[in-house]
Amino acid sequence: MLKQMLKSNVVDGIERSMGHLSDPRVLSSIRVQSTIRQSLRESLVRRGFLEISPTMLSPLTDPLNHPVYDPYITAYGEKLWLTKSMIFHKQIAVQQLGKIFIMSPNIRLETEDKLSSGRHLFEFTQIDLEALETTREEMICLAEEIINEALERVAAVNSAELEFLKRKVKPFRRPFDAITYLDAREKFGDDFESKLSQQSESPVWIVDIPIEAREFYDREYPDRPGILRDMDLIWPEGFQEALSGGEREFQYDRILERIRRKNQTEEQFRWFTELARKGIRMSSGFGIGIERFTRFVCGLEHVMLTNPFPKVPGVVSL
Ligand code: ASN
Repeated sequence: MLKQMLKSNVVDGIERSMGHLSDPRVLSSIRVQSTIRQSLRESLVRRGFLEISPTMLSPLTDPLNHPVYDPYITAYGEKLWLTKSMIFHKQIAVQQLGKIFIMSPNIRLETEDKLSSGRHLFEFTQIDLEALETTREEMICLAEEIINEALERVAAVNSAELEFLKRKVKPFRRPFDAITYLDAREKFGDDFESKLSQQSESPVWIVDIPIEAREFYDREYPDRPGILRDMDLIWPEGFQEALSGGEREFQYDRILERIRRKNQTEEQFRWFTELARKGIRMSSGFGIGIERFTRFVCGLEHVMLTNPFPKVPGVVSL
């Protein structure tokens, strides 16, 4: 139904775009999002993070842990992938720069059934950050601080928009609650992320994610095989994933072992593994989806309402 509405010719498409851009919910959420972007940036800069340029084309990108179509362009006889996340670029750049972040546009051609999830755009932005010699616990603390600062800023700056959207926003009590992945699954079943989100009034951390549920680059506990030193944050009220991140594997032999366990090849990640072979230092990081953050703050049914030119899976639009 939503798809029927969105699939149309160019003229209809343009009209749809103009309609979208005059929807007061869209205009309000864009204003809120501008505040969120500014606040997150300032929070990170104040803590010594450097903003670096996004990379959009590269021979190396995130393999992700779920299937998406994998687009590339051919340049100078080589394949360059459209960025799915800057995970490896972060891990490489941070070796020289210490603490970095990127307002990173990502392309993930999710399958068409994600059209009506309310949470997926195939082009979106994450504020993606990484810091050297930092633990997951320090990253959790940083995330809570910068999220609360952004919520406080929105409450102060966007009262008109919040009133229109009938949303109340304030910082959450810290530390946020946390539950391990396995405990969450045992308590709520396979659909635990959605259930946990629906029944919560504050954000909840899901920590210690099993190895098969994540990409090879998140670090395994040295003394707990099969469990990773990583985390996801879940927005309350059913809005689901807010961010994901963790500590990274940095030892060459561990990285190769993890690639092998995923049935992937070193060749696929050569641009990264060559560097790891020479030696890199441990780092941690995470990425916060900007549109999903905005959707939660504004209480919107679909993340498309947070973007002036939204790309929903399966639909071509301006
Ligand atoms: N940004 C995520 C991280 O830092 C990676 C991703 O987007 N897949 O772990």
